[in-house]
Amino acid sequence: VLGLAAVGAPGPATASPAAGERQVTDLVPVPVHAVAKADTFRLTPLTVIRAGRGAGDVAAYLRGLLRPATGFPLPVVPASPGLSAISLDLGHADPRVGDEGYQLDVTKNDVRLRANTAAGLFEGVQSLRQLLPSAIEAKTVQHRTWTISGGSVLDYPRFAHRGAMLDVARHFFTPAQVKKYIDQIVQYKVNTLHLHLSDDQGWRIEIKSWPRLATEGGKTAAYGDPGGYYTQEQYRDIVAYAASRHLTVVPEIDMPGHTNAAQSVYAELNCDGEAVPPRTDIEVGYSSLCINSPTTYRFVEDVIRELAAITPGKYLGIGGDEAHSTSAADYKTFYEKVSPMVAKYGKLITGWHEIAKTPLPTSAVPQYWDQGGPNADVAAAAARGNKFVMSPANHAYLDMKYTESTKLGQDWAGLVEVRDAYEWDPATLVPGVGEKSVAGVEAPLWTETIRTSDDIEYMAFPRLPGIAEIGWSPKSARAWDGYRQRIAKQAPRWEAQGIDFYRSPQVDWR
Ligand code: TNX
Repeated sequence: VLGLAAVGAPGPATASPAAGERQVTDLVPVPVHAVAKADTFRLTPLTVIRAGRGAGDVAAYLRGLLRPATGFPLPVVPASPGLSAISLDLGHADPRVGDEGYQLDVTKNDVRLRANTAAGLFEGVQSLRQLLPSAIEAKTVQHRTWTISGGSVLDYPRFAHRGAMLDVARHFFTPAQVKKYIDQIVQYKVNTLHLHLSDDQGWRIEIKSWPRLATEGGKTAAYGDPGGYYTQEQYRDIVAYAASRHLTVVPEIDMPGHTNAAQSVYAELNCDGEAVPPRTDIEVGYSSLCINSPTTYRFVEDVIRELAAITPGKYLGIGGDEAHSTSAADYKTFYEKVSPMVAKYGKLITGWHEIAKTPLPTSAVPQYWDQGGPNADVAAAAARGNKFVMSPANHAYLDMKYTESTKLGQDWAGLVEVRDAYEWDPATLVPGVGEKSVAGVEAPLWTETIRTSDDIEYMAFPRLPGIAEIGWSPKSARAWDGYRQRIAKQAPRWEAQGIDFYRSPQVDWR
């Protein structure tokens, strides 16, 4: 039942946003162009969401965001003459917004969101959402006024790839936990979720032709904690959920190292034909598939075929990191055989940047994880035309401790405070890898020490929004001083959403 009391008293025709509320210039990621206006749209029980052709799904998503806290009906309608409306239109946007950008205009009378694609509308909805009071994130009806700060935004991403990686191998996270993280990260226009599905400590995806990978190899996790795995059906459901939020899942099977879980359940994956004991410690670099055995390639091809069949996204991750127990010659031999399998099943290659040492098609997108500086193999691949996803460990690794006293995480790449995670640029890290060679950025969360959703949130917030901004916003539009003000204004939203974030002393949270 909608009491008119929820609307509150009508305010002045033009009002500047109440203290603490956000204007278009406060958005995270900061937009390409944003002009705030002293005009306020008021959401009421009579407001409708007008969805143009093709905008219905995003309109329904927006309605789902706004209804719990407002309690308003917010019907999605095809046309709305004379009504208070938020309208979502496809195809009438400035061409500069491209495939993922949007234009947003908020006036006293209406809210107009335009884009060329549903993905663009979705990103625009994330901006619109941030212009409402933080209480909009509450799960129950809040009796208060709902204003949207006025202004105009024209916005589009710097890079096509804005990713987060979740390591579900060291510790397992349920589909519900993965979906929760998806909802948290898409707020900051992250459009890719890389799932690290296998490692020494556990195998997390059902492979029907090698069933014990999941049923046995999935039982373990780091430090002897309980494991788990996704059935193919559960994985498809995660992928579909992600797609409904314009997020692409990139599955990764790590190889030829990080394979102890598989080698502990299938003896034939070992050169001596003997299964290795399962391991739950967090050492890296000790395992290797048997490079000269045909069984290895039958196994890898089966895995790639099954994974490709359940993955609508273009990319498959084929690992490649820290193969310290595979000789350089074997490493090259391995990828000469494995890389073509990805194309055979209709996918493109991604993997850790060490794969740049091997012959790769220029469509492959390696992920750089080192700490910047010269790297001849990476530069040579960039010169050949490969693009890179940039995840410098000393800036983008969400498993690095913030300070010495952070209880979770590791520190091999140093301490990564909020400012360290924010102040870097992906196009100036590695000589030879400039703007044109950067596909985007990704914030990996390795989970040796991460066990719960609270742990994920504490390490990701507030660093992940900063990395998302690096991927989205023009370099010229962002700087630490402005960012620390803007990120402070996100905190009440995280509180309303129940996100357990790190209150860095570098930010005045108020
Ligand atoms: C390095 S960097 C790894 C992972 C670990 C991580 C811990 C990279 C590609 N591999 O195996 O989980 O460090 O920070």
